[in-house]
Amino acid sequence: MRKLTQNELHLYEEQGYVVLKDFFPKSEMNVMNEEINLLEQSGTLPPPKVSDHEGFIFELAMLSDKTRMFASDDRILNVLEDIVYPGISIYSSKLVSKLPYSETVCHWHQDDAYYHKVGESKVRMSIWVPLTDATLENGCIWVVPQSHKLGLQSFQAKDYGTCRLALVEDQVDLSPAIPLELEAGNLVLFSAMLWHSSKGNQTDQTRRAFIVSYQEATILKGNGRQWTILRPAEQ
Ligand SMILES: O=C(O)CCC(=O)C(=O)O
Repeated sequence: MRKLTQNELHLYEEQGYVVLKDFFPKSEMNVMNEEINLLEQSGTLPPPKVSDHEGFIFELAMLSDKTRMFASDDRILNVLEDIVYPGISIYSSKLVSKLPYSETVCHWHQDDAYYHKVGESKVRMSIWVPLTDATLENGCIWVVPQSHKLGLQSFQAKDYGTCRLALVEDQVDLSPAIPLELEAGNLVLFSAMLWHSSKGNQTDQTRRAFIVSYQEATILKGNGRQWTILRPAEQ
């Protein structure tokens, strides 16, 4: 089964993220989209609403067998093995939908601004999986390469948009920011310290991403009941 190459690992360490193209067959992304449609239709997923978490569905990996199996898929864990250790556990999982013509931005932030409360981790990170193609027009993710190296920065609570524990923008250099336009089935791995954001969706189609955050199995807590050890730390 595929592992990270030395080059991919180097990129992740240097840039704070790495894109693995064509990681999942598009047919699998279609199956996951169908599953989410079904969950929405059955009322298992709350209807998307305008709030500070517009388009977010939390605990996605707990909502069905298919979503649970996806978050613990060995293909993912095998590429994480050189990044997340000792052992691998789930910190949290969610669906982030950008609704058609939504102007909601996700502010520039670091995931660890939220996550660090459960314990300091040197390896905490997320996978960002576009279930639909993510483009500039529909609100793809933006990142600042190498920003993870600066550690946890000051943040301030915003009163609009999502990802409200936002970096203090006049204290950080966002000029190197780049968009990650990605096809469904690509996989992005990024550090919980990486500065990232997303803009609104100017199209008539929903943009969906399945996001799972992982950390070492030796931190015995994650985001509530989502915390699950997938690969124990070796004794
Ligand atoms: O998928 C997005 O638009 C960004 C979501 C995000 O960065 C987050 O939830 O931490």
